[in-house]
Amino acid sequence: SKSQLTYGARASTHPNPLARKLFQVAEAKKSNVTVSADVTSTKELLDLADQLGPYIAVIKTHIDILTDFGPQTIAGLQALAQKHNFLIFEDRKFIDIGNTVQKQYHGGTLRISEWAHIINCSILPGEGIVEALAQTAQAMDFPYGADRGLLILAEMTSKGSLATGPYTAASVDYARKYPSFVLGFVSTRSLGEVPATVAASADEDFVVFTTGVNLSSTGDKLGQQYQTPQSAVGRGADFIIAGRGIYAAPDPQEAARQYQQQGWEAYVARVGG
Ligand code: 5BU
Repeated sequence: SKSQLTYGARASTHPNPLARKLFQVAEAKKSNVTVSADVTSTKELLDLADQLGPYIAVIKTHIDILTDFGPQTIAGLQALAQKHNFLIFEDRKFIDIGNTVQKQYHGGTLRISEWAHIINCSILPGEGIVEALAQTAQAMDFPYGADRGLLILAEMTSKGSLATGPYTAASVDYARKYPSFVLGFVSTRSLGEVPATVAASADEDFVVFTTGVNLSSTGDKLGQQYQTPQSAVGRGADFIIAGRGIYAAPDPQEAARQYQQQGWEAYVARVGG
């Protein structure tokens, strides 16, 4: 697997332009942290993005939990993404027939395709969902089409998750079938060992985002299950996603710095630095 290589090396060889960008940002900022900014107002979201911007590679949003979403939300996020050099991941988890997800991704109230570099989907509906989202991204005008990518939700961190076994294997198959749009996975580990049907290509280099990362807790009362940055990166996470561990900390900026440092040290150890 390519996870033993540095972000810099993967940035220079990866066939997907958005994956290259992700690795470049990580390398430039020495951060593999994605903050899950699960706050419910535009002001809180933008304040958090501005405060934490220097320490993160990606901001993950749940744009539909905002009580006051509007054009100012998007303009603000985009300006901060520029200012601090981070990418935007909307954790919308598309899960429907192709015709519906295309409308949810492009247009509508949320206009996700216009501002989210990264989106994700469940493959419960079958391969068609990946094809439909890829089609929408490809049909977008430059400069958007060039830097849009999908993460397949191959596993989940909640207790009793059904995203296992054949479901996870099919996630790998679909990722291999749509390499120009699928960046990789949201999963708890690298999926190189999963017995998929479609064979890997020589240059395969999936990007692994791992949610459920927390330094001070092992879970919540609703079934969330946590691992540490060390554990996640050791199991193959290229980007660690932390929500409450950062934004609900007494000092979110200090927490972000701490996750950045620990995530980076774990990465350096993995690549043999
Ligand atoms: P937390 O506060 O670090 O527990 O937030 C985790 C975030 O990651 C939250 O936005 C979830 O919706 C998201 N998440 C997750 O926790 N587990 C998963 O398997 C997936 C997403 Br996919």
